[in-house]
Amino acid sequence: MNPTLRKGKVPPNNNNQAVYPDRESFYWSKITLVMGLRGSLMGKLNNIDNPNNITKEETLKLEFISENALSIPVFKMMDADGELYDGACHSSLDKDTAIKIYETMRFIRILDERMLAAQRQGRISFYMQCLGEEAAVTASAAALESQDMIFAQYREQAALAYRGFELEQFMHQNFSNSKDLGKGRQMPIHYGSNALNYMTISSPLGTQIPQAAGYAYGQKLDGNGGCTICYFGEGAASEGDFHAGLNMAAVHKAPVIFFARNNGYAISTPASEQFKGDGIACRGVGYGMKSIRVDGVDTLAVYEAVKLAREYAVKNNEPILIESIAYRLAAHSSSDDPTGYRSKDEEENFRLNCPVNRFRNYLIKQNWLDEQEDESSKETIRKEVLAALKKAEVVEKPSLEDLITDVYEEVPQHLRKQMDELKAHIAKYPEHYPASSGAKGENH
Ligand SMILES: Cc1ncc(C[n+]2csc(CCOP(=O)(O)OP(=O)(O)O)c2C)c(N)n1
Ligand SMILES: [Mg+2]
Repeated sequence: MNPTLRKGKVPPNNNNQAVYPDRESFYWSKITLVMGLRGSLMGKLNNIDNPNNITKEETLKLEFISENALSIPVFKMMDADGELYDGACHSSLDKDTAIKIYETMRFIRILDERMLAAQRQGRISFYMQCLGEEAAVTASAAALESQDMIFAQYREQAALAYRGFELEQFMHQNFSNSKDLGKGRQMPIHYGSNALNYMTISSPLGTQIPQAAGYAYGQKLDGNGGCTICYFGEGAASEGDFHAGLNMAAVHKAPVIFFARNNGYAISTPASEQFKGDGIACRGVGYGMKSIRVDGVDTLAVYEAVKLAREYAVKNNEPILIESIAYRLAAHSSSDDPTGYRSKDEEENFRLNCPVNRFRNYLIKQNWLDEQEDESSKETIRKEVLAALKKAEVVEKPSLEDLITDVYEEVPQHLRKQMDELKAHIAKYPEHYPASSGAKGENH
């Protein structure tokens, strides 16, 4: 290489040191190679005719696209009597899966009812019900494979139950006792299970959305045919994380199903005060992904939509956005009182649109469910739930030391200091703490 050809490109030799032509040639050959490779790669990645990455239609008309241009319809299959609409899609739901979905919904209704009562009695500190959204959550989970990862918000206990989380585990978590998988470190309903591919719930809204995108990207790299489902409410879709997560998944082609539960409220804020656009589904189109809106009280419709979404996501390594429409029938949580922001009439109206009854009607019509057996099963489940509750509430609390373990290999000084202060405080006021907290000299 002739050094004179590189004039003007060579970095100035500030130290006035001799520049050895040979070494210089070596560096320049490397730089040229890297630049050349980069250039040919860029040529492949970028469409050099379309650097803005847009569809290139042109028009002479001066007009804005209407904000309702998409007007996304709600996909449904069966009516409130469990009857398929004329012209409805074929249902691929087999009897065993259908019964398992129904049993899960029935169980969650009873569990929710019982645990809310337990909170009212002061036995647990907090609870959140899934009431009204059982079909959306259960049927979507049923359409997945067990290897698929679930990132949930907090109202998706039915998905975890469908995966096989035991009644006892639900109880141990809600009572934050020593048998809880999370060792009592989380508030009630913040479940998690490694074995069942269910990421532990975290309270800050929307954080699971970019996490799910990243997890699904990892699944794509692993190439084992798995995907991720990410549940969130329409309220969480107002978080920046929603936009970051969807864009990241679309650009990096991650097999993730974003499942937006549009239940009409973010605590007391109605959807009409949350966003002006046409719900959540239209936003998926904005991020360049396939999107669908589905009737969230229609078990069959949710199942088919998620099944197809899964197939598509895994086959093409693409994210999908599903918006499910199902009213949040219960209060936001045990700390909420909806009478302050919505009428009884409104609630009653939606109560008639019960997803569990609708699916029950369907099963009875198929001769897959016996009404009497169903009623007696409910009684049995109530008894089992109550018995498990009574057992879990007397299990000792986790060891105090568990508070600062499992994160660092060795407990750092600042945590040790806080633990010592906590122990001193408990020793001073033992009457306010359970024996297992170390108050009575025990620390197991
Ligand atoms: C970052 C953040 N902001 C606010 C809250 C308080 N908060 C908890 S739940 C909730 C409403 C969420 O509504 P939505 O996402 O629609 O879910 P839904 O409760 O309706 O299932 C709010 C505002 C929070 N947990 N995290
Ligand atoms: Mg909501």
